[in-house]
Amino acid sequence: KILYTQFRQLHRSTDGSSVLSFNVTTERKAFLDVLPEVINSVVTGPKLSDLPELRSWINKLLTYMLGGGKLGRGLMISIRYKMFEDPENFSEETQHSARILGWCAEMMQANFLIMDDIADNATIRRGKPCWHLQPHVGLSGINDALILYQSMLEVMDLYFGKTAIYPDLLRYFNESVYRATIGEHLDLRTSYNKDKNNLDIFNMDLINAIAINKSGFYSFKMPIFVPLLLVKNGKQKATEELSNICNEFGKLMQCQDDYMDAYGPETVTGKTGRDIQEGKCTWVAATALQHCNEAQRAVFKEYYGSKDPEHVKRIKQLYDELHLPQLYEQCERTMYDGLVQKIKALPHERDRVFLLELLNMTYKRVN
Ligand code: DMA
Ligand code: MG
Ligand code: MG
Ligand code: MG
Repeated sequence: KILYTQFRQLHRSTDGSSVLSFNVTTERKAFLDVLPEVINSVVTGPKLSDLPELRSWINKLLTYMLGGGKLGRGLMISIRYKMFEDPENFSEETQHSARILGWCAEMMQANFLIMDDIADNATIRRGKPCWHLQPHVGLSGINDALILYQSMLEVMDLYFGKTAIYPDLLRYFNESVYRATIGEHLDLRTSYNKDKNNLDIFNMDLINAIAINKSGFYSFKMPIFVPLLLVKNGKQKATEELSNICNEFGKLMQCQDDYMDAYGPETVTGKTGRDIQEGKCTWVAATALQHCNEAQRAVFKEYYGSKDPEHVKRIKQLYDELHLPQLYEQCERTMYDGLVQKIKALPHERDRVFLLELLNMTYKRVN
Protein backbone atom coordinates (compact mmCIF):
# COMPACT_ATOMS: atom_id res chain seq x y z
CA LYS A 1 0.00 0.00 0.00
CA ILE A 2 1.50 3.26 -1.11
CA LEU A 3 0.30 5.94 1.26
CA TYR A 4 1.96 9.31 1.30
CA THR A 5 5.07 7.88 -0.18
CA GLN A 6 7.60 10.19 -1.68
CA PHE A 7 6.41 12.31 -4.53
CA ARG A 8 8.77 12.14 -7.46
CA GLN A 9 11.63 14.54 -6.90
CA LEU A 10 11.65 16.81 -9.88
CA HIS A 11 14.30 19.44 -10.34
CA ARG A 12 13.88 20.12 -14.01
CA SER A 13 10.82 19.17 -15.97
CA THR A 14 10.97 18.02 -19.56
CA ASP A 15 9.79 21.40 -20.85
CA GLY A 16 13.01 22.84 -19.45
CA SER A 17 11.57 24.88 -16.59
CA SER A 18 12.79 24.17 -13.11
CA VAL A 19 10.40 22.72 -10.59
CA LEU A 20 10.88 22.67 -6.84
CA SER A 21 11.23 19.23 -5.35
CA PHE A 22 9.13 18.02 -2.47
CA ASN A 23 8.46 15.02 -0.36
CA VAL A 24 5.11 14.18 1.21
CA THR A 25 6.44 12.93 4.54
CA THR A 26 8.49 16.08 5.07
CA GLU A 27 5.63 18.33 3.97
CA ARG A 28 3.19 16.55 6.26
CA LYS A 29 5.43 17.30 9.21
CA ALA A 30 5.90 20.95 8.25
CA PHE A 31 2.17 21.23 7.64
CA LEU A 32 1.36 19.86 11.09
CA ASP A 33 3.80 22.33 12.63
CA VAL A 34 1.52 25.18 11.41
CA LEU A 35 -1.58 23.88 13.23
CA PRO A 36 -0.86 25.52 16.63
CA GLU A 37 -0.55 28.89 14.88
CA VAL A 38 -3.90 28.37 13.13
CA ILE A 39 -5.68 27.43 16.36
CA ASN A 40 -4.01 30.27 18.19
CA SER A 41 -5.07 32.81 15.58
CA VAL A 42 -8.68 31.76 16.12
CA VAL A 43 -8.72 31.67 19.91
CA THR A 44 -6.85 34.95 20.32
CA GLY A 45 -9.21 36.72 17.92
CA PRO A 46 -10.84 39.94 19.26
CA LYS A 47 -14.37 38.48 19.14
CA LEU A 48 -13.46 35.98 21.86
CA SER A 49 -11.40 38.29 24.05
CA ASP A 50 -14.00 38.57 26.85
CA LEU A 51 -15.17 34.97 26.60
CA PRO A 52 -12.58 32.69 28.22
CA GLU A 53 -14.93 29.72 28.39
CA LEU A 54 -15.71 29.92 24.70
CA ARG A 55 -12.01 30.27 23.91
CA SER A 56 -11.27 27.02 25.64
CA TRP A 57 -14.30 25.32 24.04
CA ILE A 58 -13.19 26.36 20.55
CA ASN A 59 -9.64 25.32 21.33
CA LYS A 60 -10.94 21.89 22.32
CA LEU A 61 -13.19 21.69 19.25
CA LEU A 62 -10.41 22.59 16.82
CA THR A 63 -7.86 20.35 18.49
CA TYR A 64 -10.25 17.39 18.48
CA MET A 65 -11.52 17.84 14.96
CA LEU A 66 -8.27 18.74 13.22
CA GLY A 67 -6.26 15.83 14.63
CA GLY A 68 -6.01 12.29 13.37
CA GLY A 69 -7.05 12.83 9.77
CA LYS A 70 -5.12 11.89 6.64
CA LEU A 71 -4.80 15.60 5.73
CA GLY A 72 -5.16 14.81 2.03
CA ARG A 73 -6.85 18.06 1.04
CA GLY A 74 -4.55 20.28 3.11
CA LEU A 75 -1.41 18.59 1.80
CA MET A 76 -2.69 18.78 -1.77
CA ILE A 77 -2.86 22.56 -1.42
CA SER A 78 0.58 23.05 0.10
CA ILE A 79 2.32 20.55 -2.18
CA ARG A 80 0.64 21.72 -5.34
CA TYR A 81 1.57 25.29 -4.50
CA LYS A 82 5.22 24.38 -4.21
CA MET A 83 5.07 22.37 -7.39
CA PHE A 84 3.49 25.12 -9.46
CA GLU A 85 5.36 28.11 -8.06
CA ASP A 86 8.33 29.47 -9.97
CA PRO A 87 11.43 29.10 -7.80
CA GLU A 88 12.15 32.84 -8.02
CA ASN A 89 8.78 33.67 -6.41
CA PHE A 90 8.95 30.93 -3.80
CA SER A 91 9.84 31.70 -0.19
CA GLU A 92 9.18 30.23 3.25
CA GLU A 93 6.58 32.96 3.62
CA THR A 94 4.62 32.04 0.49
CA GLN A 95 4.79 28.36 1.41
CA HIS A 96 3.47 29.27 4.85
CA SER A 97 0.47 31.01 3.26
CA ALA A 98 -0.24 27.89 1.22
CA ARG A 99 -0.14 25.80 4.40
CA ILE A 100 -2.60 28.17 6.08
CA LEU A 101 -4.95 27.65 3.15
CA GLY A 102 -4.41 23.92 3.51
CA TRP A 103 -5.63 24.19 7.08
CA CYS A 104 -8.64 26.17 5.89
CA ALA A 105 -9.51 23.18 3.69
CA GLU A 106 -9.09 20.85 6.68
CA MET A 107 -11.34 23.08 8.80
CA MET A 108 -14.00 23.00 6.15
CA GLN A 109 -13.75 19.22 6.03
CA ALA A 110 -14.02 18.98 9.83
CA ASN A 111 -17.21 21.05 9.70
CA PHE A 112 -18.73 18.65 7.14
CA LEU A 113 -17.71 15.61 9.16
CA ILE A 114 -19.44 16.79 12.33
CA MET A 115 -22.72 17.35 10.48
CA ASP A 116 -22.39 14.21 8.37
CA ASP A 117 -21.85 12.05 11.45
CA ILE A 118 -24.94 13.51 13.11
CA ALA A 119 -27.05 12.93 10.00
CA ASP A 120 -25.68 9.40 9.48
CA ASN A 121 -26.02 8.34 13.14
CA ALA A 122 -22.32 7.53 13.13
CA THR A 123 -20.38 6.73 16.30
CA ILE A 124 -16.70 6.57 15.36
CA ARG A 125 -14.66 8.95 13.21
CA ARG A 126 -10.89 8.79 12.74
CA GLY A 127 -10.78 6.07 15.37
CA LYS A 128 -12.34 8.30 18.06
CA PRO A 129 -15.93 8.92 19.16
CA CYS A 130 -17.70 11.36 16.84
CA TRP A 131 -17.79 14.96 18.06
CA HIS A 132 -21.54 14.90 18.75
CA LEU A 133 -21.01 12.00 21.16
CA GLN A 134 -18.58 14.01 23.28
CA PRO A 135 -20.00 14.96 26.69
CA HIS A 136 -22.56 17.78 26.50
CA VAL A 137 -22.54 18.03 22.71
CA GLY A 138 -25.34 16.10 20.97
CA LEU A 139 -27.28 18.19 18.48
CA SER A 140 -25.50 21.34 19.58
CA GLY A 141 -22.70 19.85 17.47
CA ILE A 142 -24.49 21.47 14.52
CA ASN A 143 -23.64 24.83 16.02
CA ASP A 144 -20.08 23.68 16.70
CA ALA A 145 -19.74 22.71 13.05
CA LEU A 146 -20.78 26.23 12.12
CA ILE A 147 -18.31 27.67 14.63
CA LEU A 148 -15.60 25.60 12.97
CA TYR A 149 -16.55 26.89 9.55
CA GLN A 150 -16.73 30.49 10.70
CA SER A 151 -13.36 30.08 12.44
CA MET A 152 -12.01 29.02 9.08
CA LEU A 153 -13.39 32.21 7.53
CA GLU A 154 -11.74 34.24 10.30
CA VAL A 155 -8.40 32.62 9.52
CA MET A 156 -8.86 33.26 5.81
CA ASP A 157 -9.77 36.88 6.41
CA LEU A 158 -6.81 37.37 8.73
CA TYR A 159 -4.25 35.98 6.31
CA PHE A 160 -5.81 36.76 2.92
CA GLY A 161 -8.45 39.44 3.51
CA LYS A 162 -6.30 42.18 2.04
CA THR A 163 -4.91 40.18 -0.87
CA ALA A 164 -6.11 40.29 -4.46
CA ILE A 165 -7.05 36.59 -4.45
CA TYR A 166 -9.53 36.90 -1.57
CA PRO A 167 -12.72 37.08 -3.71
CA ASP A 168 -11.64 34.03 -5.73
CA LEU A 169 -10.72 32.13 -2.59
CA LEU A 170 -14.14 32.84 -1.10
CA ARG A 171 -15.78 31.75 -4.33
CA TYR A 172 -14.04 28.35 -4.26
CA PHE A 173 -14.82 27.79 -0.59
CA ASN A 174 -18.42 28.94 -0.98
CA GLU A 175 -18.98 26.68 -3.94
CA SER A 176 -17.42 23.82 -1.97
CA VAL A 177 -20.02 24.22 0.73
CA TYR A 178 -22.86 24.56 -1.75
CA ARG A 179 -21.76 21.45 -3.64
CA ALA A 180 -21.18 19.39 -0.52
CA THR A 181 -24.57 20.32 0.89
CA ILE A 182 -26.25 19.48 -2.42
CA GLY A 183 -24.43 16.13 -2.36
CA GLU A 184 -25.43 15.54 1.25
CA HIS A 185 -29.03 16.38 0.44
CA LEU A 186 -29.11 13.84 -2.39
CA ASP A 187 -27.43 11.29 -0.14
CA LEU A 188 -29.78 11.84 2.81
CA ARG A 189 -33.07 12.44 1.02
CA THR A 190 -32.89 9.52 -1.37
CA SER A 191 -32.17 6.80 1.17
CA TYR A 192 -34.01 3.51 0.69
CA ASN A 193 -37.07 2.82 2.74
CA LYS A 194 -38.78 -0.55 2.81
CA ASP A 195 -42.23 1.02 3.06
CA LYS A 196 -41.64 3.24 0.07
CA ASN A 197 -39.82 0.40 -1.71
CA ASN A 198 -38.02 3.02 -3.75
CA LEU A 199 -35.50 0.77 -5.49
CA ASP A 200 -35.33 3.23 -8.41
CA ILE A 201 -32.82 5.34 -6.44
CA PHE A 202 -30.10 2.76 -7.09
CA ASN A 203 -28.98 4.02 -10.46
CA MET A 204 -25.55 5.17 -11.52
CA ASP A 205 -26.73 8.66 -12.53
CA LEU A 206 -27.76 9.42 -8.97
CA ILE A 207 -24.65 7.74 -7.57
CA ASN A 208 -22.47 9.90 -9.81
CA ALA A 209 -24.38 13.07 -8.90
CA ILE A 210 -23.89 12.29 -5.22
CA ALA A 211 -20.19 11.54 -5.70
CA ILE A 212 -19.37 14.60 -7.81
CA ASN A 213 -21.13 16.99 -5.45
CA LYS A 214 -20.45 15.30 -2.12
CA SER A 215 -16.79 14.46 -2.72
CA GLY A 216 -15.54 15.68 -6.09
CA PHE A 217 -15.73 19.38 -5.48
CA TYR A 218 -14.35 19.94 -2.02
CA SER A 219 -12.01 16.95 -1.96
CA PHE A 220 -10.48 17.48 -5.40
CA LYS A 221 -11.55 20.53 -7.37
CA MET A 222 -11.10 22.96 -4.49
CA PRO A 223 -7.65 21.74 -3.34
CA ILE A 224 -6.47 21.30 -6.93
CA PHE A 225 -7.64 24.73 -8.16
CA VAL A 226 -7.07 26.90 -5.06
CA PRO A 227 -3.24 26.65 -5.06
CA LEU A 228 -3.27 27.93 -8.65
CA LEU A 229 -4.59 31.23 -7.27
CA LEU A 230 -1.32 31.65 -5.39
CA VAL A 231 0.93 31.40 -8.46
CA LYS A 232 1.45 33.80 -11.33
CA ASN A 233 -0.83 33.11 -14.31
CA GLY A 234 -2.24 30.16 -12.39
CA LYS A 235 -5.79 31.02 -13.42
CA GLN A 236 -4.92 30.10 -17.01
CA LYS A 237 -4.17 26.59 -15.79
CA ALA A 238 -7.64 26.23 -14.22
CA THR A 239 -9.17 24.50 -17.22
CA GLU A 240 -12.33 22.57 -17.96
CA GLU A 241 -10.36 19.34 -18.59
CA LEU A 242 -8.83 19.64 -15.14
CA SER A 243 -12.27 20.17 -13.66
CA ASN A 244 -13.59 17.01 -15.38
CA ILE A 245 -10.71 15.02 -13.94
CA CYS A 246 -11.64 16.27 -10.47
CA ASN A 247 -15.15 14.89 -10.98
CA GLU A 248 -13.68 11.52 -11.97
CA PHE A 249 -11.51 11.53 -8.87
CA GLY A 250 -14.66 12.27 -6.86
CA LYS A 251 -16.41 9.24 -8.34
CA LEU A 252 -13.42 7.02 -7.61
CA MET A 253 -13.11 8.31 -4.05
CA GLN A 254 -16.82 7.88 -3.28
CA CYS A 255 -16.92 4.39 -4.80
CA GLN A 256 -14.01 3.45 -2.51
CA ASP A 257 -15.70 5.11 0.46
CA ASP A 258 -18.92 3.17 -0.23
CA TYR A 259 -17.01 -0.09 -0.57
CA MET A 260 -15.07 0.47 2.66
CA ASP A 261 -18.32 1.23 4.46
CA ALA A 262 -19.37 -2.38 3.88
CA TYR A 263 -16.00 -4.12 3.72
CA GLY A 264 -13.39 -2.01 5.50
CA PRO A 265 -12.51 -3.06 9.05
CA GLU A 266 -13.24 -0.29 11.55
CA THR A 267 -9.71 -0.56 12.92
CA VAL A 268 -8.39 0.44 9.49
CA THR A 269 -11.02 2.92 8.27
CA GLY A 270 -11.39 4.59 11.67
CA LYS A 271 -15.17 4.79 11.23
CA THR A 272 -18.25 2.63 11.58
CA GLY A 273 -20.12 1.44 8.50
CA ARG A 274 -23.57 3.04 8.38
CA ASP A 275 -24.73 2.82 4.77
CA ILE A 276 -26.69 -0.45 4.98
CA GLN A 277 -28.45 0.63 8.17
CA GLU A 278 -29.29 4.05 6.75
CA GLY A 279 -30.46 2.64 3.40
CA LYS A 280 -27.98 4.77 1.47
CA CYS A 281 -27.83 4.95 -2.28
CA THR A 282 -24.27 3.69 -2.67
CA TRP A 283 -22.14 2.19 -5.42
CA VAL A 284 -22.14 -1.12 -3.51
CA ALA A 285 -25.94 -1.34 -3.22
CA ALA A 286 -26.52 -0.32 -6.85
CA THR A 287 -23.94 -2.81 -8.12
CA ALA A 288 -25.42 -5.57 -5.98
CA LEU A 289 -28.88 -4.90 -7.42
CA GLN A 290 -27.51 -5.02 -10.98
CA HIS A 291 -26.40 -8.60 -10.31
CA CYS A 292 -29.33 -9.89 -8.23
CA ASN A 293 -31.70 -12.61 -9.33
CA GLU A 294 -35.35 -12.32 -8.20
CA ALA A 295 -34.81 -14.17 -4.91
CA GLN A 296 -31.76 -12.08 -4.05
CA ARG A 297 -33.62 -8.91 -4.95
CA ALA A 298 -36.33 -9.88 -2.47
CA VAL A 299 -33.68 -10.31 0.23
CA PHE A 300 -32.31 -6.87 -0.56
CA LYS A 301 -35.78 -5.31 -0.42
CA GLU A 302 -36.51 -6.96 2.90
CA TYR A 303 -33.32 -6.25 4.78
CA TYR A 304 -31.66 -3.15 3.30
CA GLY A 305 -32.09 0.03 5.36
CA SER A 306 -32.56 -1.77 8.69
CA LYS A 307 -30.68 -1.17 11.93
CA ASP A 308 -31.14 -4.76 13.09
CA PRO A 309 -27.62 -6.29 13.15
CA GLU A 310 -28.99 -9.59 11.78
CA HIS A 311 -30.45 -7.77 8.78
CA VAL A 312 -27.19 -5.96 8.19
CA LYS A 313 -25.41 -9.30 8.31
CA ARG A 314 -27.85 -10.73 5.75
CA ILE A 315 -27.14 -7.85 3.36
CA LYS A 316 -23.39 -8.32 3.78
CA GLN A 317 -23.86 -12.00 3.06
CA LEU A 318 -25.76 -11.08 -0.09
CA TYR A 319 -22.89 -8.80 -1.13
CA ASP A 320 -20.50 -11.73 -0.69
CA GLU A 321 -22.74 -14.07 -2.71
CA LEU A 322 -22.72 -11.50 -5.50
CA HIS A 323 -18.91 -11.26 -5.39
CA LEU A 324 -18.88 -7.55 -4.58
CA PRO A 325 -15.15 -7.55 -3.70
CA GLN A 326 -14.27 -8.79 -7.19
CA LEU A 327 -16.74 -6.41 -8.86
CA TYR A 328 -15.24 -3.58 -6.84
CA GLU A 329 -11.71 -4.47 -7.81
CA GLN A 330 -12.69 -4.44 -11.49
CA CYS A 331 -14.53 -1.16 -11.20
CA GLU A 332 -11.70 0.50 -9.31
CA ARG A 333 -9.28 -0.68 -11.99
CA THR A 334 -11.50 0.66 -14.80
CA MET A 335 -11.79 4.03 -13.08
CA TYR A 336 -8.03 4.08 -12.53
CA ASP A 337 -7.32 3.32 -16.19
CA GLY A 338 -9.81 5.96 -17.34
CA LEU A 339 -8.18 8.56 -15.13
CA VAL A 340 -4.69 7.67 -16.35
CA GLN A 341 -5.83 8.26 -19.94
CA LYS A 342 -7.37 11.61 -19.11
CA ILE A 343 -4.42 12.76 -17.01
CA LYS A 344 -1.92 11.82 -19.70
CA ALA A 345 -3.83 14.00 -22.16
CA LEU A 346 -3.41 17.15 -20.01
CA PRO A 347 -1.20 19.84 -21.54
CA HIS A 348 0.84 20.81 -18.46
CA GLU A 349 3.51 18.43 -17.29
CA ARG A 350 3.23 19.55 -13.67
CA ASP A 351 -0.47 18.63 -13.69
CA ARG A 352 0.31 15.23 -15.14
CA VAL A 353 3.00 14.49 -12.55
CA PHE A 354 0.91 15.75 -9.66
CA LEU A 355 -2.29 13.97 -10.65
CA LEU A 356 -0.64 10.65 -11.50
CA GLU A 357 1.02 10.62 -8.08
CA LEU A 358 -2.27 11.55 -6.44
CA LEU A 359 -4.00 8.78 -8.37
CA ASN A 360 -1.39 6.23 -7.32
CA MET A 361 -1.90 7.23 -3.71
CA THR A 362 -5.67 7.01 -4.07
CA TYR A 363 -5.82 3.73 -5.96
CA LYS A 364 -6.30 0.70 -3.68
CA ARG A 365 -6.54 2.94 -0.62
CA VAL A 366 -7.76 1.18 2.50
CA ASN A 367 -8.76 4.15 4.63
C1 DMA B 1 -19.65 12.38 3.61
O1 DMA B 1 -20.16 11.28 2.95
C2 DMA B 1 -19.77 13.63 2.82
C3 DMA B 1 -19.38 14.81 3.29
C4 DMA B 1 -19.61 16.03 2.50
C5 DMA B 1 -18.70 14.93 4.59
P1 DMA B 1 -20.21 9.90 3.77
O2 DMA B 1 -21.26 9.93 4.79
O3 DMA B 1 -20.22 8.78 2.80
O4 DMA B 1 -18.78 9.96 4.47
P2 DMA B 1 -18.30 8.94 5.59
O5 DMA B 1 -18.36 7.59 4.96
O6 DMA B 1 -16.88 9.37 5.86
O7 DMA B 1 -19.20 9.10 6.75
MG1 MG C 1 -21.17 9.54 6.86
MG1 MG D 1 -23.10 10.80 4.90
MG1 MG E 1 -19.40 6.87 3.36
